[in-house]
Amino acid sequence: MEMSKNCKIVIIGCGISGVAAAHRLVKAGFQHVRILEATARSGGRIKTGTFGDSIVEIGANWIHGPCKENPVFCLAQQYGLLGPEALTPENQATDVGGHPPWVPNIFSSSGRKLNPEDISPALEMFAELLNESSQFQSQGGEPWASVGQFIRSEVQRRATEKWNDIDANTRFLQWCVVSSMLKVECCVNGAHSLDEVGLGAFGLYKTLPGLDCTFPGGYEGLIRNLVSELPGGAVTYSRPVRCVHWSNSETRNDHVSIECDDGEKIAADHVIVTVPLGYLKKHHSTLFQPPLPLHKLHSVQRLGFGTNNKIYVEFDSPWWDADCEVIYLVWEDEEAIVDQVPDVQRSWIKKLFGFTVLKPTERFGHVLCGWIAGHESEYMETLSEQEVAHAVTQLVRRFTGNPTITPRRVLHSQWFHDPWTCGSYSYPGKGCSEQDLENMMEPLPARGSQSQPLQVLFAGEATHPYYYSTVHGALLTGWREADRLISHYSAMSPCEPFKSKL
Ligand code: 6YU
Repeated sequence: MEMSKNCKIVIIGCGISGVAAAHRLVKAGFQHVRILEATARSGGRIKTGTFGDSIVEIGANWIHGPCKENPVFCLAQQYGLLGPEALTPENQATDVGGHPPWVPNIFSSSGRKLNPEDISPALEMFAELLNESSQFQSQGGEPWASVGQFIRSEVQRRATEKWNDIDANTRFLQWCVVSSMLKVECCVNGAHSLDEVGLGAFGLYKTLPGLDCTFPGGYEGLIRNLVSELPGGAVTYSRPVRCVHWSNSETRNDHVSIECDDGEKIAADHVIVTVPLGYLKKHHSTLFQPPLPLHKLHSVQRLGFGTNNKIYVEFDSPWWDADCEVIYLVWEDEEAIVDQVPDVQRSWIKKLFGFTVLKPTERFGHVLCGWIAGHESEYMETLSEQEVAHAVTQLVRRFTGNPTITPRRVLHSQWFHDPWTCGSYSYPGKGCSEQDLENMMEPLPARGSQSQPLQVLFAGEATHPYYYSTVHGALLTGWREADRLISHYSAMSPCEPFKSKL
């Protein structure tokens, strides 16, 4: 183990997975660990900003499943970053299967506030179908290619049995509610449409117990604490990597060279790549020389990476109930069960499923967070803050029936046009299986090669087999790849270090 301390390890990307990998390696005694980050900041998709006087999250929002098995929760607790409620045993024990039981307010496009009972048949059927969608993974078969096709066809089939005695207007409302719920799930999955989410692999995702909680001082506090424990100068900012030169059996030079955008070439024994899947999809052909092996490339292509954006909106006074935690918008003019908007430029706002309410009011005032996924969300990113504010104002006025409501301020995220992210997070696309996530995390050169092993390692949320799309998943992949190197050096004779300056 002693000699390994001279090995040179470069980590590409200073999001939570890159920081976690560096932290683990440094703690294990590796002395030459360096992170190259394209932007001027740490955190990647963990990004805290301000909105008026409030601290808001532009990227990751919650600790999903805050309990003792969740490493993000444990670190946040250790660093003193959580509020008292999140730390209660009751909070950690409540298991909601990934769908928090928020108190809803429901508004319809005809300007009516609906009673939850009016739409409970649709909500119950949708919850049942979502649960069934997760079962196909263990059953080893998929009657439909996508979650969207399965849900739509089953709603049609079951409605004729179950909703026959409901009057025509209420029955029509249930169809519209299903469309709204599909739009919610587009945001949860970060997908344009559930027609793009693979049915067989949907159940791969695992949840942890605990009621989702937030960081009162901002999610970036987690990153700040971890980075502060790295040696000074471990992170180089504004240093995008253009190409990773590695060697397979045809190109035998047994070391890795990392070429930066400014032309600098850095030699290393190992590189851990943590760039987002969206970036990888777009740039894989230039990012690796030689290119990725075909099986790995196919998995990069099969896995999905979509957009989910937020629109923060502040009001002078609330138009929702005091106990309301989520607002659902139901369009009563949908012609079929749909989660896509036909005319994106004209009607992109129809994709916004509604808002979550920022709590506590004493801290945030009257602030909502709107959620919008898909190509409609990507189009929204091209609009100015005034154009987005105008669309949201018209929307709220229509759904509340109050023509005077005017937001005080609006702020929206732009994850698709972020050149280093190219979207929000990953989901299993059509035709995906467990094997694709296995392929994603497989180091290069692939097993069986004659070349130096573990030249290129892969971390990041899209490489976790069942916590993909989350911060805890990303963090665990950083630790996983650090551990891979640690056990490599504890098991074998030390590597011959390269004479590079790190
Ligand atoms: C979570 C949550 N959350 C909302 C929104 C977003 C995400 N997530 P990073 O991208 O962080 O780091 C890579 C770095 O690499 C980055 O700094 C780049 O600049 C750099 N880089 C790129 N190219 C480079 C180059 N060439 N050279 C050098 N550097 C380069 N997760 O736990 N709770 O509430 C949310 C949410 C709007 C955008 C989220 C949430 C996802 C996390 O943010 C994300 O996974 C991690 O931060 C990624 O870290 P990383 O290190 O991998 O990459 C049933 C079922 C369905 C399954 N889905 C369940 C839903 C769960 C997801 N929910 C998300 C919801 C929200 C609201």
